[in-house]
Amino acid sequence: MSVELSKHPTPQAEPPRRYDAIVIGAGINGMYQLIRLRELGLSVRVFEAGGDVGGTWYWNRYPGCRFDSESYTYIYSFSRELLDEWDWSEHFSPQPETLRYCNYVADKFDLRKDIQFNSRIRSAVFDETGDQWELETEDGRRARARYLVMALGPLSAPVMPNIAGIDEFEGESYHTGLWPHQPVDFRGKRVAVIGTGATGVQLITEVAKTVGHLTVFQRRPNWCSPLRNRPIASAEMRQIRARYPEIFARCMASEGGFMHVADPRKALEVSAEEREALFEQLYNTPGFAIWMGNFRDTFTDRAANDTISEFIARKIRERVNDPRLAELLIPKDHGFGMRRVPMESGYYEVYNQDNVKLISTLETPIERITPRGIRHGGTDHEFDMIVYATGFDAMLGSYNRIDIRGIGGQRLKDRWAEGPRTFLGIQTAGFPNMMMLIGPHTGASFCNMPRCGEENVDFVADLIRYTEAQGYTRVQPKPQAEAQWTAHVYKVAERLLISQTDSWFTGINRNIPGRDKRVFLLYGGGAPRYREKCAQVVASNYDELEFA
Ligand code: NA7
Repeated sequence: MSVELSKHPTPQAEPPRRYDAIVIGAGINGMYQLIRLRELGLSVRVFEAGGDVGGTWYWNRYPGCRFDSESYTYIYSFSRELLDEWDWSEHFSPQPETLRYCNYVADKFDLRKDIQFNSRIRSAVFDETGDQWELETEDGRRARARYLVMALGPLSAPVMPNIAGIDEFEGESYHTGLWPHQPVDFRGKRVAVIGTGATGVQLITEVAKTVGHLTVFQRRPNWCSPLRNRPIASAEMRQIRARYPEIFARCMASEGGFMHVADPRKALEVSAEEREALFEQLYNTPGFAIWMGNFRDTFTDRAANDTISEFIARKIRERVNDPRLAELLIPKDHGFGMRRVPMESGYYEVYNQDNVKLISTLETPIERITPRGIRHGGTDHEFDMIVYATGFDAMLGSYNRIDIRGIGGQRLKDRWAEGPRTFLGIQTAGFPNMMMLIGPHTGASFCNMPRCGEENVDFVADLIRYTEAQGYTRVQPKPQAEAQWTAHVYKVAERLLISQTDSWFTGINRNIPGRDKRVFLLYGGGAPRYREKCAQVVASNYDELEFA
């Protein structure tokens, strides 16, 4: 038998393709970065692990997945034409609609011609002789570029729980962040869900509508608050469209890039009646109002925080029929809003259904996954399906799974072993020309993603333009500037109660070895302060950066 030789060289033998800039990730930020870099006249290649655009909205297809941001704030603002063309059908858009929006943008700006899909980057190595990054995909294709923009997404590396026997289960099993593209049917099935974060809460509420029997394995409960979603009629959408400038201005003025601005009063300087009135009003307001629009000391003063926690606990007790279950659903280890608040649409009422069972794994962890189900507290529970809503290796996982090496072959993973060190969360010393979007410590990390993400992208585009215009081939932070920014991030975090709580905000993930020390991953100083700092950096001609 003769073997026909390939007419094409193997990918490994191909010389690297050359571009001016490479972007990793074709989610919301990667797509906009491509548009901005194209405008600079650069040749750009985007590498995307998924089969199409959308990032988070491409991968997270689990039932119930939707925005917790008002749809009309989670939209690109850079093109008035685009704003005029797009209608949202709900105040908090469901995932399929958001993915359609991403596709619409990709079509409108003809983005796909510069995006290489199904291409996960394995390594990115800085070549000091040519001031170029060389990247290699998992299938061995190589590409080189002067600039490397990481649009990896803060929550894009799904994590399975470290429970023995996961591979032994013989039924269906899914991680919410890697949800299949074909519909999953829950009807008549015995389904287990592990995890009750923002994702688990959305999924559980939806699955409970059709499931045969649902068992929720909850480790630590979270404080959830009503989303109060509703459809947007076309007349209302026309009004929203006319108000876009005002909506964006309002988001810009808020700490978190949302439409909700903190109440200027302190919780304990008003009467109990006034407090109750505000809480009630916020509880009935759609979206993150209760998280972002609460008394201004809610997240800095424990006594103030106790007042809202007590209010939400009362709501949970009112909504859950069985008092024993209600107590299990009320967090005891942290106050309201110190971890990401899951937004819910009937979540607590799910536990009033006869076919739903809540098992707390706080005192007694899950023993193991068995071929037929889950062993807990010496009992074997049988299931047809297990859903893992166990979250992500937040902020760091998407970086750590790429072998990133900077000057002198230093690995980013090693440099950040004790926690990220960055300048503005956009660059890190020793890794020239590498820019991060919504990286750890950016203002965008604790913000309505597209609102602050767009600003991140614009900053990066302007920095690249400046570097090119000055004829430089290298840009990285001065060590002192990086040290100062990193210290500032920690100093700001110190006054926030969220920094005293285990969550992905503080880098805790006990499913990953070595990730049990709190390392603040976000920037808690607020979007306006971050924006001001970025503007100062630009105005100083990037004085805190080192060009060569
Ligand atoms: P989260 O918020 O990290 O939640 C993960 C959930 O999974 C949480 O309830 C965890 O309990 C639970 N978990 C994780 N590992 C285990 C093990 N080993 N055993 C039992 N339970 C476990 O992820 P989400 O996907 O919900 O949300 C991530 C972000 O996406 C969210 O904040 C939004 O910004 C969008 P724990 O609390 O650790 O006790």
